[in-house]
Amino acid sequence: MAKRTVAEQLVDLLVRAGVRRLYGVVGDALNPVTDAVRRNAAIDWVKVRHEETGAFAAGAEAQLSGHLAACAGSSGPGHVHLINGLYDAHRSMAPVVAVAAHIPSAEIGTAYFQETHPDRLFAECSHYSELISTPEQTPRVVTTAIQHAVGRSGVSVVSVAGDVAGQDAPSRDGDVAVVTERPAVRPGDAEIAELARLVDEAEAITLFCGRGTAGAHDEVMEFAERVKAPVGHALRGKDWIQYDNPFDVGMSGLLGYGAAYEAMHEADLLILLGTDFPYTAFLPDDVRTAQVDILAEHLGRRSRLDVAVWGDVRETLCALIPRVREKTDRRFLDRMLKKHADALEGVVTAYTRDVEHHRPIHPEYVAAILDEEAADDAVFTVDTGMCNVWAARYLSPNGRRRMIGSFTHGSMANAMPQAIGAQLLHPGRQVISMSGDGGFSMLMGDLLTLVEYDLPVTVVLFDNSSLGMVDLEMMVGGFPPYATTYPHTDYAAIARAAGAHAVRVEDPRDVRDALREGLAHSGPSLVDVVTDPNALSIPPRITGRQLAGFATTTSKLVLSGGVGRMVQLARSNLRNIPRP
Ligand SMILES: Cc1ncc(C[n+]2csc(CCOP(=O)(O)OP(=O)(O)O)c2C)c(N)n1
Ligand SMILES: [Mg+2]
Repeated sequence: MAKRTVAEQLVDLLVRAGVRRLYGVVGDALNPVTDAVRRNAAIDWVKVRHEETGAFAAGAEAQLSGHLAACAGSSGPGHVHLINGLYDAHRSMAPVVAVAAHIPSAEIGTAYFQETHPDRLFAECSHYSELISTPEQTPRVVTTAIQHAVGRSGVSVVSVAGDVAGQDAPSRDGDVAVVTERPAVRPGDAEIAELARLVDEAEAITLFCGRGTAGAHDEVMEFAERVKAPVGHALRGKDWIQYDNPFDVGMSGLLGYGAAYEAMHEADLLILLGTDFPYTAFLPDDVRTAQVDILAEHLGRRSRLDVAVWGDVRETLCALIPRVREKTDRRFLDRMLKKHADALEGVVTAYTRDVEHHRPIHPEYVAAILDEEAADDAVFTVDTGMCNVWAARYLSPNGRRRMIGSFTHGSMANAMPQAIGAQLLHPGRQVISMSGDGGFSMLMGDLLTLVEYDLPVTVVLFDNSSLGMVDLEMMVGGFPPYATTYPHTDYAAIARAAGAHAVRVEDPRDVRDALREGLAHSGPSLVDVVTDPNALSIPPRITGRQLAGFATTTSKLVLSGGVGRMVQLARSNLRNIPRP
């Protein structure tokens, strides 16, 4: 093999592990790496305007595909800008390798211009963060970084000084095959036997599902049918579990709806499936609980735990289903399905009242219409803030749509950057960014990336001139809202000036046509919908203290919490209940 530089070897190894794009902003110490990308036909450099966008975009690719993605930052501030997006990728368990360029190797430790210590800086948001100090390290460090990112699902950071990156690499790659596919993990026999015993003893079982149920929809349904269990989900379980689910009792948590909370608290056995659901206040402490997770460290860290089962949800259920007796008593299940339908009927009216004429436009109305107009295989990226609520309640999953956000790290400004990664990964698919005006304006520079690459992303901007979610939090906490408003801004005019298709929508009657036009447009589009900042949403369970704070400040505001098409689903599930 002809002589290669360290940078070329690094890029070759990333390509061999399946990386097709390196997102970043060029810079001095990174030059050998960007030049290696330029000369390698198998990988493209994606020029973002802010490195954080690049990290979010790579994280989105990895979340959607399950495969390795990558981003890069130049020395000092260039890679410091990556950090928030990398936190998000890491906490979303997205396999991402970040390349952090470093100051000249002879200057390290002298407080040199732009000096940081990237191997230390990224320690907390990665499984692996190492500096290549000599060319001989390259194949092993890069391969180990890849194995960590893929094998442990998260971020690895490879730091390299510009001068080292330009030196000759060792002649061999190390001939190490890299992992690409996750293994299936079957729990131990004793754990399965113990879980089966608990299931057979129980009379009212509820399943609560998280992200770990991905790929296990059929098994969860089969198990729920066998033991007549209502099935609730956390936000990250929604994509995988809410569709084709005759046992659905909704979502629990701060954005929740329906009867998931009741089903979990009134059961005599709660089974947590692939969820690291963080809100202990929503989990019962007096109900026998079993938990199944592929990560042993998730087991029991948030709730009471009577049986810990270490394994994949799918493998566990496949082993468990034949070992448990089929239950015939549906009373608990039917009571919960009825509660769920009633809970949805109760809130749906709050949203439907005169909403076609409501100005400023009701955000829930926008979300409901977006759900109807979006393609059956659309990818939605969802900003942190109220968009999370609208997406959780109005988007209808179907097993083909995907919805990603910053659901664990909870960062603002994630949606549009993630849409860039999603659209580059899936050029033929409709990609929709549900953005808040606060989040969108935070990384707005990368609207120019959408335009430059002519990516047909539709940004649906919920433009309430407010940091709405925090406004709500302040009220719930008993604080008067402060520093939460922004001046009205015509984002459509900004987007048009940047070269995107854009409309500003102030009349609810224009919402549907504007969304259709945006979605049909062949390049980037922005639908700037002026929405009502006072459209509030409260979780189905808030504590007495929270409610007291809420009540003191909201007497004039309308509480709402619609649920869109879910109410029809709940009704049809009720119709399916066999008559005695
Ligand atoms: C980077 C970052 N900064 C601050 C916050 C705190 N925060 C959470 S939601 C939110 C408001 C989001 O406003 P916007 O994007 O306009 O959405 P809205 O809630 O108004 O729909 C803020 C400030 C955060 N989560 N992330
Ligand atoms: Mg806002």
